[in-house]
Amino acid sequence: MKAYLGLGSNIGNRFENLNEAVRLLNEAAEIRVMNVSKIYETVPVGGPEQPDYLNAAVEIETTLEPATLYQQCSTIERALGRVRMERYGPRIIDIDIVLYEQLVVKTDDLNIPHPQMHERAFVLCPLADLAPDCVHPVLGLTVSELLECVNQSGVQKIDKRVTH
Ligand code: X6L
Ligand code: MG
Ligand code: MG
Repeated sequence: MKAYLGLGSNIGNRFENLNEAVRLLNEAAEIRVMNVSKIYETVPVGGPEQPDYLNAAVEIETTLEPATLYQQCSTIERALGRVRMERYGPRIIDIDIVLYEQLVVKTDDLNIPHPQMHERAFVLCPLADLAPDCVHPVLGLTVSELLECVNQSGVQKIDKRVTH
């Protein structure tokens, strides 16, 4: 199955954290990283005052179902040293399932599509590198159509890609 993951880091060596996350994702037997976006430096949205983020997105092929993929993402977050602090606070690495095929999942700990993806340029910009024509399964709009509707002023493309 095809899925898109959003990555974010705003603590430590942010480039290294993104690269390491993609390496560990690809090392999992049930996940293959197919494509990586450019990296974007982004102004933090929500939460306390905190450093700017680097955000990126990856396309994966996986045999894991969404709940298991979510567990695997959490495991990799912990392996990279993420500790849960305040809500929306700074983090070494964040790995979110943004889209999983055209599936809609709504449980206590997992929401797909990512609930606010359609209003966040830091999710949509990197996603548009990989899947501009991918349709949001609830809103029925493509990623590039969603991107046209959001303010992109806090998002700056960096001439670098995550390595994998
Ligand atoms: C009102 C209240 C409006 C809260 C928005 C938005 C809260 C986004 C949390 C909000 C609100 C979030 C990243 C980030 C976070 C990231 C950048 C979140 C969760 N993650 N900002 N803020 N990149 N640039 O990856 O997304 S915290
Ligand atoms: Mg997030
Ligand atoms: Mg998250």
